[in-house]
Amino acid sequence: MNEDLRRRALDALTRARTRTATLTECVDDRELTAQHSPLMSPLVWDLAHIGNQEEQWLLRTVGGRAALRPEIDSVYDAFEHPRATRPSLPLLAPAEARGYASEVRGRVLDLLERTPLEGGGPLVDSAFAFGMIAQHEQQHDETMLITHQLRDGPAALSAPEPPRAGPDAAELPADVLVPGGPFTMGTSTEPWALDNERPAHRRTVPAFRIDTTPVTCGAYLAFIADGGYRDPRWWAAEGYEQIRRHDIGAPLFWRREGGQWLRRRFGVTEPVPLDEPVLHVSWYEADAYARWAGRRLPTEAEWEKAARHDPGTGRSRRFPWGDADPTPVHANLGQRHLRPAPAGGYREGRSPLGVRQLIGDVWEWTASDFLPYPGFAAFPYREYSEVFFGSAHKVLRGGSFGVDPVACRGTFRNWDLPVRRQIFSGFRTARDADPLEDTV
Ligand code: AVJ
Ligand code: FE
Repeated sequence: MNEDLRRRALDALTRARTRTATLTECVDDRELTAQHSPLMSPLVWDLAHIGNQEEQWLLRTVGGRAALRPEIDSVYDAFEHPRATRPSLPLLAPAEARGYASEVRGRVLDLLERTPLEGGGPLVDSAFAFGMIAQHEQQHDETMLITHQLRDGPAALSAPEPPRAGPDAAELPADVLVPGGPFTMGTSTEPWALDNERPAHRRTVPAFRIDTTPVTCGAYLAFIADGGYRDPRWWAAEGYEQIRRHDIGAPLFWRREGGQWLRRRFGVTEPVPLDEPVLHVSWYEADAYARWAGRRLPTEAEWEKAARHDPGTGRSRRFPWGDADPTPVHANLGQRHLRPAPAGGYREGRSPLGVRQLIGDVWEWTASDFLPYPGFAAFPYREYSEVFFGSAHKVLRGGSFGVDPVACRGTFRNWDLPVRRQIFSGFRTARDADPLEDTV
């Protein structure tokens, strides 16, 4: 069991570093140190921040070592310096940042071999801190992938196309009934679950219907064509104010040329693909679309019930398809592809009730604010989750094509401001079930 976890930790750390290398070796030093958007850090900041977090948690806290370079801690403290100001910091140059991260990693691999993974407290038991650091690096890898999407110039990354949807995609029902009643939300047993996913607790969710797939670009275009962006009836007041102020009339990276909608994706301009889940919409845009469609966003509890509840056994699964870790047949994860897969694919990844693509493809906005579960305890640091709880941030679920499986599961919670649209965000809609529908 422990040797298995040790190998999992080693695999997760190694996979993260391979991806970090892909994202930081495909552009030159000038591009690594440039700020491609005020919303993002220079890539070289993420690189050294990854190494610095790893040093602080694994080498210093777990290993009890002294700081390798105490003077840089403050430069890479995300709370001391907002992203927009990071280019003016005394950052390590690309070669130094790489050298620092790899020196830390070499020592961490020694530490991992020598650390007992039980009876040592919650930080080291089940290799938790090693798993946490692998997740942290993968989260910054997704952040760097967003920076790549925002950067100008020709493509620096490439990947094969995702699988087409099978012939059954055309026959899927538009939505699925999820019966009312209690289910188990969150987890107390997943070894690398982060503090905000804990503890497991019962929630009662009345019957509702949820879309079988995420909302597609084609469906979203109907909202645009119907004047959806110019009709305040569909919008939360602050959302309508944002689209007016910034003259927003389509998802980020879209533009209309001649009669055609085009989008820019990792340096390539292409027609908007009608059958693909819509990407780069804010919570306000998702919320407005849902209202226009006569529906609403699912709550976070509804999303998790659709993704995890097995009506046959009454228990909650780790993933929609069961308890097994994701493989390429289950979900579009891990930056194997540089886009969502067409709606209706990944049949093997469907939930017991037949809901598709809950995991992977696009992060899905939910109606819910980011709040602690009953019994929440910050661990191991308040700045991961606790300081973000409240009504300012909305929860996203399910992970995107740019999320590694180590940082994605049925209980995983992401959050962001409702105005954000540079993230790999999409959504699906829901509605209350009709009163007589839930009588099975
Ligand atoms: C959970 C994705 C919102 O990127 O701000 C990275 C993850 N926390 N370093 C973020 C995180 C600290 C976090 N999100
Ligand atoms: Fe971080």
